[in-house]
Amino acid sequence: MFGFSDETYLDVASGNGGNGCVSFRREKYIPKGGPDGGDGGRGGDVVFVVKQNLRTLAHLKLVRTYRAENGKNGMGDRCYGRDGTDIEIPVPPGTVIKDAQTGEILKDLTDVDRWVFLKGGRGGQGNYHFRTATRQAPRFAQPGEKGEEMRIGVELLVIADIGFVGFPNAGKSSLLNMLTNARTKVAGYPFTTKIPQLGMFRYGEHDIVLADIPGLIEGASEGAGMGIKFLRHISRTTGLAFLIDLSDDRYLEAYDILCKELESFEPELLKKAQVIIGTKTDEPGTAERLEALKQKYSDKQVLGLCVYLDQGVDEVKQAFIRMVSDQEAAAKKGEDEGPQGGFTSAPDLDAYYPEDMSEI
Ligand SMILES: Nc1nc2c(ncn2[C@@H]2O[C@H](COP(=O)(O)OP(=O)(O)OP(=O)(O)O)[C@@H](O)[C@H]2O)c(=O)[nH]1
Ligand SMILES: [Mg+2]
Repeated sequence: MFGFSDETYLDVASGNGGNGCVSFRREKYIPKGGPDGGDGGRGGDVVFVVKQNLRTLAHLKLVRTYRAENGKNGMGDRCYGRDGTDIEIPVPPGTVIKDAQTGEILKDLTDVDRWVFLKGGRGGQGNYHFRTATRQAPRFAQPGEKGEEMRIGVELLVIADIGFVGFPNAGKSSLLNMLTNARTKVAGYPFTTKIPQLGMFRYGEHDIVLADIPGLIEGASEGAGMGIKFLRHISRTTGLAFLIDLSDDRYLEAYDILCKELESFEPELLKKAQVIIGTKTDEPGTAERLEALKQKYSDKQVLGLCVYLDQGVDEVKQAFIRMVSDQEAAAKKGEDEGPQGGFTSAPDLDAYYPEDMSEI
């Protein structure tokens, strides 16, 4: 069982405590008013908040520094400084926080809603606290305690919902780029994509993770092209989208060839929900080819798609949404009827992360 490891690093810091204040009461008719310096406020904490609707760490790659607010300094008249506001970092369920230097796991956020990671510094006490019978005019106060700073690694195992399979050049990456925030390289030569790519497709309240993997060719199971090792990345997806280039003369055999390669890797892969997508429908002669494909696989869902002209994109989206919602409904039914396997405890992440992403 493999997924993709999504990882990033962040620099986080809790807030400094505010300084205590040195102040003396100064009022008319009260000569020698005593010390009245108030305490500094507490610095804000760094808090991780687990959000069920997040599926990837993409949002953490835009802003890498998270700093909680410092506490305000104390003031005269025994006024306290305000506490600094905590900084909350939203993460998806299953996120693991590591020490970026040592790699040591600091916290596994599976089954956790909220975790205070770095506490803000304590506020310093104002001079009011330091008055004694013999020292009636303390001219000092306590400085606020410094917050903590750390560089951390954030990791997540992402299990994609739908995997794209197809010959090289079929238009897999073009579809990923169109539906998601991914910016995968697209080019008119085979094997443009060498490392599996993920993208998240948001549609209403659905969050669907799509996985674009390198192209498969006949004989891939014997090592041809990029081989089939990377298929492990789609072994846990809910569904598969077979992309078939309708401008390629092998358009009618492509599906059977792809299935044969999948089967040599893992026969279970063929039991997943499927949709066949004939691509590049803007090319001449492809309308008839799409019909031929629909006839040959009349028992399957076959859709036409042109990313250039934005044709058929809605149908493809609907097909993906349906695959995921059917699976969710089935899982829910299973849950209602009692436990059906699945994870009961935190998965062993080390078993999932490919040691080297280039080794795929
Ligand atoms: N005419 C036409 N060309 C398309 C369409 N979609 C993609 N292409 C082109 O087809 C070529 C291959 O597209 P990619 O998205 O890189 O294909 P891929 O399946 O990811 O290819 P690999 O990564 O090599 O496996 C590119 O030159 C695209 O511009 C389309 O709708 N119509
Ligand atoms: Mg590609």
